[in-house]
Amino acid sequence: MPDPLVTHIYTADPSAHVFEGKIYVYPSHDRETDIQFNDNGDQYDMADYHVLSLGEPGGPVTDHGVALRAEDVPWVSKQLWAPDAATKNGKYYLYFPARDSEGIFRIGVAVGDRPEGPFTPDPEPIKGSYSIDPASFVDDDGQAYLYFGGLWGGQLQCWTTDKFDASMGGPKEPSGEGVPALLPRVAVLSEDMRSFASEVKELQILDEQGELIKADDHDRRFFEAAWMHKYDGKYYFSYSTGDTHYLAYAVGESPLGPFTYGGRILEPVLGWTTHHSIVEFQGKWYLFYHDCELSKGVDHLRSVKMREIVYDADGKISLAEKQ
Ligand code: FUB
Repeated sequence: MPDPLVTHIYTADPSAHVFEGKIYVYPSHDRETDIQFNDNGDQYDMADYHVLSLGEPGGPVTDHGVALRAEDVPWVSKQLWAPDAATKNGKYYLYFPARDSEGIFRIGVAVGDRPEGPFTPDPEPIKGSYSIDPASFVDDDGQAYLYFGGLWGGQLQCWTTDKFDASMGGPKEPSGEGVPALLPRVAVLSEDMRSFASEVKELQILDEQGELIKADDHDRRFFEAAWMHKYDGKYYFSYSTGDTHYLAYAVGESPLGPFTYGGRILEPVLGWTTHHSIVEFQGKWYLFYHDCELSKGVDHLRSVKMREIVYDADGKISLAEKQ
């Protein structure tokens, strides 16, 4: 079993990128609270972000300290959940979900000059954003995208129209014979990376027959933890299946989909949530993920780990045998 990247704090939801020749990891910073556990995720009550970096896999990990605090973001009321980062135009952008003053999850952006921050937040969330788990992707042509969405406490099921439906809050989602699953979202990012330059679109995840994955197919339907990477000219959209605890992926020809389900990357880990990122570093590919081994199974006290992954000749992903 791999060791956590760091043990002096709990970390989760790792978004890894190679910036300036090093691996930078943007995790959630889990903390102990006395909030009652529930299926709405209230116990995930994080209040700041730290940025980690490492010069090589297996090498020492630096905790760069606090990069952004909830109290520094005017629109945030609570719950700094899974973040991501991107670079463009010589700046670094931290994307983060949090609840606003009405308890609705929105996505914010904060800007810095260095990969480790500090980051200065925009005073309002990104207009048109909602739900959780932003994942940025800058394509080879320089066009940037923001993927997002998460069910249950992440409120994606409250957004079947452009108005928030509070009656769908909590651990709810569609179900029933033939009913399609809720779809993750994507928006094109503006040139300055701080707003959406397109409508929010749904990303289709299809089965081998070309049909949308169904809501009752909990082993394959999207739940949360979107990630996008490109391998061998193809777009890999990966995600968590939530209550069945798999990390799964789907492959497409365009960053906007459609994507065809491709398989599982990781079986369930200790803990309820599973969340990840995939990054290439010096010719090898790595999966960053979390589990609850360090906290001995406390669901909201997680630790980030990494493992090498490999692709077969058909582009299918598996964990490398030797770690
Ligand atoms: O860390 C809080 C939430 O738990 C994340 O936003 C989800 O992806 C899940 O990991």
